[in-house]
Amino acid sequence: AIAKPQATRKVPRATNNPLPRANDTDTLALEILEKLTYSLGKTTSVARMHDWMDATCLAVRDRIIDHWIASTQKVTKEHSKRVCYLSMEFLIGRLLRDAINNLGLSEPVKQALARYGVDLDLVELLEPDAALGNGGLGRLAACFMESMASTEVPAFGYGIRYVHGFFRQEIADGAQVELPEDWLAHGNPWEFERRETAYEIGFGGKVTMVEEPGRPPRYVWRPAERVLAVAFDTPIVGWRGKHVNTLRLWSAQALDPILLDAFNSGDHIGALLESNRAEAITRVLYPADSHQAGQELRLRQEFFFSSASLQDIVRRHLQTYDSLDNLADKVAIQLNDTHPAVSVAELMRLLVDIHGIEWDKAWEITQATFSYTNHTLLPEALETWPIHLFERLLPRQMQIIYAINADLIRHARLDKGLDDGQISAVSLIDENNGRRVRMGQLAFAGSHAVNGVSALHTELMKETVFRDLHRLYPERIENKTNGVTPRRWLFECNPDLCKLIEEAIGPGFRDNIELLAELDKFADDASFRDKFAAVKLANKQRLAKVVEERLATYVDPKAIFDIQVKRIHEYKRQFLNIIETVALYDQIRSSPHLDWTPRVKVFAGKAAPSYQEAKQIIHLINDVARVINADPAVRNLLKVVFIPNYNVSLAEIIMPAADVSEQISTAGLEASGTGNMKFALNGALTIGTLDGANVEMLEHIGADNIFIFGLTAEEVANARANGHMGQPVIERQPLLRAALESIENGVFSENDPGRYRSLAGSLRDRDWWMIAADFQEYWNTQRRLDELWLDRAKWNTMAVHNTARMGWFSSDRSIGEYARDIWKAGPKSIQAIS
Ligand code: B1H
Repeated sequence: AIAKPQATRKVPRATNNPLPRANDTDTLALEILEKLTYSLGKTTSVARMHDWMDATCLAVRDRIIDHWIASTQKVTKEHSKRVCYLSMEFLIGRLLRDAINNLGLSEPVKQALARYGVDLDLVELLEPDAALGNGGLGRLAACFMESMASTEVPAFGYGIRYVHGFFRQEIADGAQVELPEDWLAHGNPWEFERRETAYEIGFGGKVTMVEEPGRPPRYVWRPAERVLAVAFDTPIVGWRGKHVNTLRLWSAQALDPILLDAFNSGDHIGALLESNRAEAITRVLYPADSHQAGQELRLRQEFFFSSASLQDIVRRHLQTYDSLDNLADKVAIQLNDTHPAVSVAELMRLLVDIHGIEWDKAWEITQATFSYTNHTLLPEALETWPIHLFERLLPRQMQIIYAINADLIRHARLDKGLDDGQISAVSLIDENNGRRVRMGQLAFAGSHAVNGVSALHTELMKETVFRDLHRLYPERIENKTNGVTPRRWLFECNPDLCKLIEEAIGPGFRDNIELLAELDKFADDASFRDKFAAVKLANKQRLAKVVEERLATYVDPKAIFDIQVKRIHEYKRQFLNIIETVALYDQIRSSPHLDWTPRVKVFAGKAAPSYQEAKQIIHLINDVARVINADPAVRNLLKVVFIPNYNVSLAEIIMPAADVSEQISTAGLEASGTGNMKFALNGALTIGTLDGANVEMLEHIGADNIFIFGLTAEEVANARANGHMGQPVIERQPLLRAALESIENGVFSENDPGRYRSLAGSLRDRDWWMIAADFQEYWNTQRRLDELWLDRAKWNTMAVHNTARMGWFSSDRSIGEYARDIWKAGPKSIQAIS
C-alpha cells in the first residue's frame, strides 16, 4: 500500500535569507570555478579572459544579493521613506572593482583568481564601461547612487537602459570621429530583467470628458500608441556592503512584438515596424549636453521613463498603504534637471484621472513629493518644447500643464500682485518664441524644493532664470553643493595613496572621509611629503604608459602633468588653454636658453557631434600637438597630448596622475564641476576661475593652496553688457597676439591654412567667452606654477593640503544635506549631519 502522506510532517520552512556566503579565498575560488562551469559552461582550459570576468562578476554578485535582499526586507519592514532619483543619465562606468572594494573582497578575489593563473587587474579591464550619460550630470547621479547606498539612505535610481551609451570617440587626422558604443554586446552580468515589472506607456491619441450623473466630470486619455516599459535592476552596493539599493532602468518593448495579422499575410517587414518604433525609444543616449536636442524622440524618452517610474512608485505605494494621501511621507522624488520634469504633469494625471483624487489635494501631494535640481543656466541648454509637439504626443499632460499654469498665474496676480511682465516670466508657457512649454518652470512649480549645485550657481539661479519665480516663492531655492564618492575617486583609483594616508592617520578616513583633515599636519613633514610625491610619480608613470600605448608618444613623468579633461565646450575654454600652450611654445623657441619648466599638457573629452566649434577645438589641440611634439627645438620641454575616448575608466587613471588641474571656465557658466573635486582630492593643484564649486574649494583649501585667476561672474556679466570686444585687448598683449596669429595663419594647419580663421576671429570680435579678457592673468598664473615647481617641497606641501582639505566634497556630505533638508529620509544619523 502507498504510504499516506503525513499531514503533520515537518517541512523545513523556506527561508528568504540564505546564509551569507563565506568570503575567504578558498570559497571564492570554488565559487568562481562553479560559475565558470555551470553558468558559463566552460572549463578552465578553454576559458577566455572574458569568461573569467563573467564568472568573477557572478560570484561577487551573489554576495551583493545577500545584502540586497536583507536591505530590501529591512526597508519594507520598517516602512522607511524611500528616495527615488529620476535621472535620464547614470554614468556608472565599471562596477566590478567598485563592488569588490565596497564588499572588502579585494584580496581574497585577487588570490582566488591567481590560483587559476588569472590576474584580477586584467579581468577588470575587460568589463565594458557603462556610459549611460554625457558627463558631470550623469556621473553625479552615479556618485549619488553609491553614496546613498553607503550612507544607508533607501533609494531607487530610475533611468533608461540605453542599448547604445555615449558614443566612442576616435581621432582621425586630428578630428573627432563618432562610433557607436555597444556595452551590452557580451551581455551584462549585473542586471536582472524583471519581465513582471512592466508598464504600458501611452503616446498621442485623444482626451475625452466623461460625465456621469452625480459625479464630477472625469478626463479619459485614450493614447493612439502604447509601448511597454520593462524594468532591468542593478544592485548598487554601498561601502562595507552595509546597504544595497536598486538602479532600475527601463527598456522599451512593443506590446505586440510582431503583428501576427501582418506576419501571416506575408508582410514580414511590416510586422516588425511597430516593435522597431517602440524599441527605438531606448536605443541611444542623446550626446549633446548643454544643448537641447529638441527632437520628438527625446521627448518620447523623457515621458517614457518618467511615466514608467511613477507608475512603479504609485503601484508599490498602494501595495503597502490603502491610499495615496501619504505618498509624500513615504517617497521623495528628486528630478535630476528638467529631463524628467514632465513627471509633474504625469503624477497629477495618475492621482486625478486614475485614482480619483481631487485636484487641489493631488497638487499638494505632488509638490510635497517632488524636488528639482537645476544643473545649468546656459540659455541654450534650458529645455522648452513646442506646444504643438507636446499636445500631439501628450495631450492630457498638456491640459494639466495649462491648468497648473492657470493656478500659478492666478496666485501671482491676485495674491502677489505681479504685473504682466512678471507674469510672462513665471508662466509655464513661453509666448515669445512660438509658444513653448518651459520645463524648468514646470519643475519649479511642481516641487517643494529647488536646488542649485554650488553656492555661486544657486545665487545666480535666484538672479537669472528663476528670478521672478524666486520672488514669488522665496523659500524654495536652496543650495546643495555637489560631491564625488571617495570610494571610486580615491580608494579605488589611488590605492597607493590610501595606503600612505592610512600609515599616517590610521584607517578612520575610510569610514569618515572628513578625517582626511588630520593629514594637514603631515604637510610639513618632509618624509611624508616625499612619499606623497613618490606615489604621484608612480601614478604619472602609469598614465605615461597609457599615453605611450594609445598615442605612441613619450611623455616624461618628471614634467608637470597639466591636465584638462571634461566635455569640450566653448565655456569650458579648452581654447584658452591651447592658446596659452602655443604662446609658451613661441617663448621656448625664441628664448631656448631660459630655464623652462618641463610640462605635459594633457587634454581629453568629447564634443557633441553637431557642435562645430567644439570639434574645431579638438582638431586644433591635435594639430598643435602634432607640430609641437615633432619640433626638436622644444627639446621635450613641452608636450601636448589629446587622449581619445575620455570616459570614467580613463578618468580613474588620469585623476591620480595630475599635478595641475585646469578648471578655467568663464566665470558664472560652470554650474559646479566635479572633475575639479576629483583632481584636488588626489593632490593636484587647481588653476581655475572663481566659478562653480571652485569658489568653495578656495574656501576649504585656502587661497595659498589654489591658483585663482580671471574675471568674476559679475565682471563677466558687466563686460558682456558693456559690449566687450577682444581686439583691443589682443592689441595690448603681444604674447596673445602672436599666438592667435600663428593659429589663424595656418602654422598648425599647413594643408588647410584657413581652418581656424573663424575660431580665432571670434576672439577678436565679441570674445563671448572672455578668452582674450582672461588671457594675461592665466598666463601669469601658469608662470607662477612653473616657478613653484622648482621648490618641490613647497609644491608637495600644497598638494598634501589639497588632499587633506577635500573631505567636505564627498558626495556622502551632499547626500546628507539632501536627506536632511529636502527628502527627510534616511537614517537619523545621516539627517543629523551638521
Ligand atoms: C550639467 C548638463 C546637461 N549641466 C543637458 N547640465 C543634457 C544638460 O543631454 N542633455 O540634454 C545633459 C547634461 N550637465 C553639468 O552638471 C554641469 O555643467 C556641471 O557644472 C555640473 O558639475 C554637473 C553636475 O551638477
